[in-house]
Amino acid sequence: MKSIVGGVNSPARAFLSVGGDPLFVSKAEGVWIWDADGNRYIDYIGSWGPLITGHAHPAVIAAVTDAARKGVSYGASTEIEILLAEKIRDMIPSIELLRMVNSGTEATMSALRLARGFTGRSKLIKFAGCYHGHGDSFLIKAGSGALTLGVPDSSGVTAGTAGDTLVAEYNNLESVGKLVAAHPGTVAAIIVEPVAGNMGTVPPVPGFLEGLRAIADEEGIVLIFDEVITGFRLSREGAQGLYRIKPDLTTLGKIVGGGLPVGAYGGRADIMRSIAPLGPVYQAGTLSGNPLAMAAGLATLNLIDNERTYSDLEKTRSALTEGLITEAREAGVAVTVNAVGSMFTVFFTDKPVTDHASALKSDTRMFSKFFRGMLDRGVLFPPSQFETTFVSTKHDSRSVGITLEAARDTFKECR
Ligand code: KE4
Repeated sequence: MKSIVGGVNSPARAFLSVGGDPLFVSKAEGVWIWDADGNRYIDYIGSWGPLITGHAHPAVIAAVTDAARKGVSYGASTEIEILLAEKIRDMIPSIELLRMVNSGTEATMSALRLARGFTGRSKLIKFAGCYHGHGDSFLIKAGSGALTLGVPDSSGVTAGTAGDTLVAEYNNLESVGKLVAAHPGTVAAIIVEPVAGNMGTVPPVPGFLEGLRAIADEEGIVLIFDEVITGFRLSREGAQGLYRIKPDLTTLGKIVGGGLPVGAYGGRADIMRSIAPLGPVYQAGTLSGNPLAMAAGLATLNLIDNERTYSDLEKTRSALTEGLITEAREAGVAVTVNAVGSMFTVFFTDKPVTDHASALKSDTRMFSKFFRGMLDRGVLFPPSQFETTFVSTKHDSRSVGITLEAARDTFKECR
């Protein structure tokens, strides 16, 4: 706390909204994570999404160790970054050409600059409650830590920048149509989390993503799917594969780096060719394509790229969420659980949660009691009502059983 702001290198890790000091972790393996005091927890944060194969998977550790023995960075191209790029394209066919970066934020910032450079337009449409990293243009009605800490519109973002960001309502096509009509010919991009994870998990209602595709086609707007969370999480082809909607650009992060710092953006080749060194839109990065990070990402994608992975993840998550719903009902606690594949959120409300406004109706005090009670019983959920809980391939009936037992007692305390 004396050297690092708030003792955290990312505010999402602060326990401000649930009380107490942030957790300091000493090690992790599989579903288990140990804090610096030696306490052990079943982990459902999964490093906020990257660790779909659990902590310290032997194949990932071996790949990174082997890579490190050959040097940690060269500042030059390597075979491993081509192998990962080809693996990404094989899994997500809408990505014809891509660029590796070092975080989801870099991916979305670059995709937005590219859309603006390609179209010659300036406006961006985003959705209230969605979070696309901490790039200035996105910190307007943002989700995740910005929402949790009550700063969805960050200070330090200039009026000029904020003025180019238009905010629509998630799952509300009319709100998008109104913005497009009010700003004819000036919208460069629509960026959306195809399944929102940063106001808690909020799936798209039928027709929402199709409607965005139609508006983008009609108006010559670049449709960006921000799949930093959903990429490789919801299917081998991410959310775009699950919902069968093809975006113009996709941004990736988290799982694509297997826990090491990797982001990527890619899509239609005619758009991507505007990026330097081929085109006039500049974007660069000292450690982009870092060989250790590429090795972790490729090992992770190779581990999960089979149908069985996704059906097993769905089964495990469904057993968990069905159990949580049962335990809450028996304790007389009103919850709404939103879930898609291996991502879910327990909202403390008896109403449906379909957008930012309905998510905000959740009882965050009750969530904090739930979070604390589960932590005291050895189960670590994300420390915010407005985040997503993740199941990995290492979670099994034993870890689900322990979690539901902890939930039974915790929900009783929440009444
Ligand atoms: P990073 O810059 O944190 O790698 O990625 C930004 C980002 C972009 N798009 C989506 C959909 C995201 O969810 C994120 C980051 N997610 C948050 C958790 N919801 C990161 C956690 C944190 O900020 O510490």
